[in-house]
Amino acid sequence: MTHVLITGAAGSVGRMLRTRLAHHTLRLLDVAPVEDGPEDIRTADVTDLDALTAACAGVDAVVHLAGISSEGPWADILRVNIDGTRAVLEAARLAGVTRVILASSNHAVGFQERGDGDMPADVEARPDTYYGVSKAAMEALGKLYADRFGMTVTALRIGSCFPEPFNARSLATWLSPDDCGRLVEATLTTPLGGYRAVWGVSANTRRWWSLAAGEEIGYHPVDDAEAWADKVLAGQDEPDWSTEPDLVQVGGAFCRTPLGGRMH
Ligand code: 15L
Repeated sequence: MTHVLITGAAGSVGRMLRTRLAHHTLRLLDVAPVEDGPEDIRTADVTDLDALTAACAGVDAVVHLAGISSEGPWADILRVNIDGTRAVLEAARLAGVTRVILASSNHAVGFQERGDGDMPADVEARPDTYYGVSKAAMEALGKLYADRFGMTVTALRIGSCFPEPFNARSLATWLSPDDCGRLVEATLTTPLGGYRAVWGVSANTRRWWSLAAGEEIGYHPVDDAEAWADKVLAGQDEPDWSTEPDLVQVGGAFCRTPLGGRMH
């Protein structure tokens, strides 16, 4: 039985993982209310090092999801996403937790050309927003703690983690809730140490990104967004995948969103 701390447990990915990781002993942390349950529930801000260190006590792994999940003002992104990630890694180190899973994003590399199913998971950072910069910083912090302190840190470059794909881009970038559970389970059990990045994506027919790094740690996705293609593309022509602005770069519309703008 693994003891796992999930930060950002009240968010959408946190709620998906809560049920899918229920065979572990879970401690759930968020600044927002977490629905009551049998787990150990903690309320804290992700920059509160003392509260995080206490929350890390006795756990085997931390799954760090807390943060602003799309573009926002720089001061907010800096505090919550970058300071917050530093605090989580430092708290894990202080508490002797050696395994941390970081919820990074495709937007860390949003200005990369999208790839054709073969883009490696460690492709160089090319952030598309301040949000993307925070995910690149998250990954750099993960490398720092892996290299300096020997921690096992996996950065999940998550595509679009929603119940269903909802537009043409997400037919390529979708990570199903069940595959998200499979991916995190692999990160919790892999014997491989050190830092690595893996794509958080399902086995989509139109996938842009390679599954190789995920397969190395035992992530074998099952779902394919193609099952929703008819519904998603109903009433429209097949998009031109080589010219449609949202389909040529990894980050899609984020590459054109105003910096610092609120998207949600
Ligand atoms: C993300 O990183 C966001 O958190 C999510 O809301 C989606 O926008 C996703 O990327 C995506 O690229 O579809």
